[in-house]
Amino acid sequence: MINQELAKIFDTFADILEIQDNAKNKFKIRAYRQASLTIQNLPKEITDYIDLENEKFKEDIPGFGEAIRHKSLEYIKTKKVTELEALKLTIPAGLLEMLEIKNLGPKKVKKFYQELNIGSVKALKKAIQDGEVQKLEGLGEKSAAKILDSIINHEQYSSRIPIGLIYPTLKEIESYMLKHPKVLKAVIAGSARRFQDTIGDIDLLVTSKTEDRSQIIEHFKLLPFMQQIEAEGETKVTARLNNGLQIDLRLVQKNEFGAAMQYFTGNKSHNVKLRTIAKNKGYKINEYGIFEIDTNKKVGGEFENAIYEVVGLNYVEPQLRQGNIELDSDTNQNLPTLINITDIKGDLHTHSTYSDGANSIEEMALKAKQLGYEYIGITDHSPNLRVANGLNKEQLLQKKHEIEKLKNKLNFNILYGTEVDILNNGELDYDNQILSEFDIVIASIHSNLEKDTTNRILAAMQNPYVHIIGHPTTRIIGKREGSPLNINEIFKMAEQTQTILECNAQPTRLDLPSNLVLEAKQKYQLKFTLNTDAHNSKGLELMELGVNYFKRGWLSKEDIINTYNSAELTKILKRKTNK
Ligand code: DGT
Ligand code: CA
Ligand code: CA
Ligand code: ZN
Repeated sequence: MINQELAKIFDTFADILEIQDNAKNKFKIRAYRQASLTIQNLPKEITDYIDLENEKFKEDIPGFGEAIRHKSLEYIKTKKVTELEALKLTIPAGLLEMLEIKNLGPKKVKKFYQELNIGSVKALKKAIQDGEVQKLEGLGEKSAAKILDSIINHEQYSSRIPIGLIYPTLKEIESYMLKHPKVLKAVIAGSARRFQDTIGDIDLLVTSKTEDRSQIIEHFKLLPFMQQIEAEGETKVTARLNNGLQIDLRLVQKNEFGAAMQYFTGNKSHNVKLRTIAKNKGYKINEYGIFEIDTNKKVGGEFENAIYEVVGLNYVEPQLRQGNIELDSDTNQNLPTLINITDIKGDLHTHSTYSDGANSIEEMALKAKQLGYEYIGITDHSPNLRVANGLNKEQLLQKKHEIEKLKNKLNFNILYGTEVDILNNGELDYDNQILSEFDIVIASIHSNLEKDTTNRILAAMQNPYVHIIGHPTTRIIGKREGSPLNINEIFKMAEQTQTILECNAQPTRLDLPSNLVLEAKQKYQLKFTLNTDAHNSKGLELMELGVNYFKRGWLSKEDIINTYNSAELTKILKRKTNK
């Protein structure tokens, strides 16, 4: 993480100097860009090169001059660089925001500013919509449309937060509220409870043991992440957290809590459908309960499941409340039993110190054991991914040997694996001889994310040694759309070659996206694997997020290969190659 942050610092230095357009800066700009590239390609965290106590580099980084070293140290120590803060003040703040837009570098930002006096993202958007930007020399309709797309994308994401990043905070908020002796229940509803990709705000419902609610409101106001209270009533408080997200607290009566959970979980179209079904059966549903229309008698409200059951429906888990088919009577009578965290018997995509992981194979295996698993796949990178220290032949031998020893020592099943790069031409980064040695092979795209991606994945799936396609779309929620893919071709080939598709639980990946998982499940006979892609032992705990998110793909235990025991798993993995 720190490497990426620091690389960005040096890029910002270069961007600002480029906008200033002073001939004297040329040399400096090149040095900053070079420093950024070097950091992005370091095999280790930059802090590993530094003696933090004495504030100096203990190991040289090639190309790092005195000035770069000094700024790096300052950033690592204080999380800012004084010189950059000063430099930022030399250009309008709006230009810095413009630099955040994809497809918009310093050259264009400078051009827009100098020729059209555009000094903010907002002004740029308007200028494109008014057709001004298109008229500039060297810019056409096409590139203007592209920039506009990126602006819209930026607006959407800058106000919403990926569920994977906010999930730990949400759990802390719930447990913080429950610490108060008068709080009976505290649940976050809304899009977060449905585990939507991104969430717009936090909808917190709380019910108390007594009528006196003021103490609970006071407790809420002291939430550790609180920035400011924006509005306060007797049963509702609106506030803003440090990360900019709005949080709405609603205090609800105990006998209305279930109805409120149902109402505020949404989504809106699910609720509209549910209310229509209820109405046809003579019931009215609102945030306080469910009532007989004729008599106005209340027939439920304390518990959420009753709202569904009274009108003859099966309870629908929050992740399925998408307003599509989940309330159609046939579908609702046959809802799948969704995957549960206790079904998971192992994690098949993890990294160790052999590549870019922070923990040894032994440490990873011990943590897996502690989570109650039967096995773990250690799938380090291949050499093409230089940033990640991919393994060469000798290292592979050593790794295989170490795994054999550890399996005995720990009495635990460790799969000797790799996450092999799918190269630009669709070939894999190891030859078949090497691939045939692994217990498990995941093939992933890590470079050239836009180029010929469908064909490269199709080719990888046809390799007899590839069991799994890792994070198939390569999207990063809030940062980049997935690769352009003909997803149906990929599903078809996966079915035909019995290749398993990964559901990757990295917080900003969550890849395959859940709507595609559902599509795959509905139309094809496919198997999936749900993995954390952990780069340290703590990372294995991300399985909980993964299970919660991928319920949205309607996945059951049977769909996911790492719910099977070791013997069954081995059979599944061998099926493709018949080896
Ligand atoms: P978000 O916050 O944009 O990520 O998405 P939600 O789904 O959390 O939306 P939000 O916070 O506006 O409202 C939470 C839930 O409350 C929503 O999913 C359904 C329910 N809700 C909100 N406004 C209305 C409404 O006007 N009518 C109905 N029936 N339900 C509503
Ligand atoms: Ca919400
Ligand atoms: Ca809300
Ligand atoms: Zn990967």
